[in-house]
Amino acid sequence: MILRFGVVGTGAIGREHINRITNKLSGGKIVAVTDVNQDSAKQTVETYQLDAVIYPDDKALIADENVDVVLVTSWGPAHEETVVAAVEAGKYVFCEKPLATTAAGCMRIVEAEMKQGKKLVQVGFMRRYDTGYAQLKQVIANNEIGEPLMIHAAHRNPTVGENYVTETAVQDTLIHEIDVLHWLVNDDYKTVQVTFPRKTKNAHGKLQDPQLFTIETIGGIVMNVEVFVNCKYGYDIQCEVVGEDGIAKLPEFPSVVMRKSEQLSTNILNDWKYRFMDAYNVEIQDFIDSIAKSGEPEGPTSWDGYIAAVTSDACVKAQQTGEKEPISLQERPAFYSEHILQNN
Ligand code: INS
Repeated sequence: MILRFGVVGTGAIGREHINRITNKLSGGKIVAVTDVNQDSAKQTVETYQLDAVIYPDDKALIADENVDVVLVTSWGPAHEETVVAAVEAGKYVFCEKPLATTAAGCMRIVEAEMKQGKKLVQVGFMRRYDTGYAQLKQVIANNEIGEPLMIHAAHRNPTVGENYVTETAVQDTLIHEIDVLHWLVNDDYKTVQVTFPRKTKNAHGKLQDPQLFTIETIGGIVMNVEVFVNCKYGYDIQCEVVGEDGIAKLPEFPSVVMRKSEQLSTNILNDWKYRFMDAYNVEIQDFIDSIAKSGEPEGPTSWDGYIAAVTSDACVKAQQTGEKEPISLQERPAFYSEHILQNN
């Protein structure tokens, strides 16, 4: 069975997914594309030599009966409308983060999906598919370090653009930890507080950098997450879980160890696209395979998209107030509970 994809948004990540589905993965095919910039859609079809219809907008693409899956890689604020329309049409959806820019928007997607009576949506939180995180989760699930008590994590980028402001650190960057950390320890968030250390000279006026997030879970785990997006030295993702009986750490990205000029060294990457390249491939292949196998995607759900949106709003509020802010999630519908079991 070949899953036929219609792509909404042919920007950078849209093209990368098109390339991997067309040239690297198996079981998927691009049959339709659209973009608000029609030239970009046309160029993409040419570049990747796709046998795909170019539609003027997402509505027309969703209505194409040859489209099984709508791949949403447009601008974040446009996601909700496309996802709801696709779900209402009974199509599968793979949506890049954010699922919607507000928690209310994510809830509308959740409700539309529950009305269809089966899971249709997967959110592009690719870190769960990174080998290192998967191994770390396994170690915790096997009780090898006892109950987790604390997490020390860091998310560092070498530099960011002028339009990256203080809230972007939550919405674009911390959002990855927001998704992966509760999944890692199988717990839910309770509160968040933000501390701003002395600001680096390398950050522009509208960006507080670095930032330190202290997140508490319902189960009492305290997570300390540093976001530092002008760290200069490279792209660096760290995660250390402190348990009752030991400590487990995310493996470093593999690099040749060099002995040269009186130095022992390994390389540090500079670009997030390389750091999670494999995770992106595994993520989309798993999406295709699980639909072929069980008729439903088995990765991060709309409910995970909702958790991310609520948590991200609380983090932004905490940036503004300096206080400890509650993270108040609605009760998880039974519809999404199977997901927890599958991921454990
Ligand atoms: C990017 C991407 C990266 C993250 C960056 C963010 O959009 O999500 O993984 O490290 O901070 O700007």
